[in-house]
Amino acid sequence: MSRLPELPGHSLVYSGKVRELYAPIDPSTGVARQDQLLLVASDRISAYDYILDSEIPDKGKVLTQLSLWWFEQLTDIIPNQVISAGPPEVPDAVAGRAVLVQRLEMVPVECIGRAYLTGSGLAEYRQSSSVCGVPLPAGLSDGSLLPSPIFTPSTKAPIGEHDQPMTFAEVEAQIGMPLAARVRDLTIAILGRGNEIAAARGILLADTKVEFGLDRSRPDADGNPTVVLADEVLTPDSSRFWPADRWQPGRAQDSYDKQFVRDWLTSSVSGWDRSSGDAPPALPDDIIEATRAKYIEAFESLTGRVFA
Ligand code: PZK
Repeated sequence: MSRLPELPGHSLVYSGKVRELYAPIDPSTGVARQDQLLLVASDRISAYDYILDSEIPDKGKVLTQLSLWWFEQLTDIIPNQVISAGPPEVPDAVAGRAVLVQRLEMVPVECIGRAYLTGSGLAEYRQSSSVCGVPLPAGLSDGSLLPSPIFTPSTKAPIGEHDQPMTFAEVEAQIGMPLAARVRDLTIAILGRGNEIAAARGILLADTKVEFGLDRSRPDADGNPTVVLADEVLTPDSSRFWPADRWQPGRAQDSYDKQFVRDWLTSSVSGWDRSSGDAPPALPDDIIEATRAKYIEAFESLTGRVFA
């Protein structure tokens, strides 16, 4: 049970499954700013499409700090939304787990890059030998390394509805050609850079969802708005992290961060029946602590920094 943080000087814009968006209130006018957002990450965790009753202490901080580190690793590929990650723009109440960002015009497409085949991409491949219109060779299985990373966009469905896969032609029809090619190439470049860095640290990034926004006040040389990297990037909540030393195509891969949670929930000791439709039970303290340690391990392995 987690309630939303009281944030004096801010107005709640949106509450998601594990994060909230606030607008800072301009102290001189008392009106919510239209040009900035405060992104606040909570310690909530999801598993099997449920938000669990248990929180993972420090998860919001670890993922926020990891995302900030990735933004820095990607600045030669794309500018990012970050204005400030510290005081006074970020209130003490949410220190470490919030970022003040530039409010952007969001590109209305889920930009997904896949380096390995699993999940909905695998299901589509089994039906059609292709994913989002991209043909793939025969003989791939769950967890296979793809011949090269692919762009598999999907619709941004309203909350509660399922995202639908889109072809590149459908993306082009929705957002226009120069932008469609730009977000495709950026998605692949971000995943590629991510895997270059992560592979050296024993982590595979199977796939990732990235969000882009447009800054129309910053047209490029061709008059196109600047495309800016938004939301969170290359975190375990936006990407599948797999432990490289356990990768074995042909079966479901272990999850870097959530494996203890899944194993416990589906074991007989949890008393939970996934097919019952009942919400899952609260996690035992040792599972919470082991999961917290995995998030910190991912942060420390990738960044080479100590999580403080
Ligand atoms: C934006 N989200 C997803 C993130 C949530 C929901 N820079 C931006 N400008 C405009 N809109 C967004 C962003 C960003 N980032 C992000 N939805 C809209 C989201 C965090 C918490 F509840």
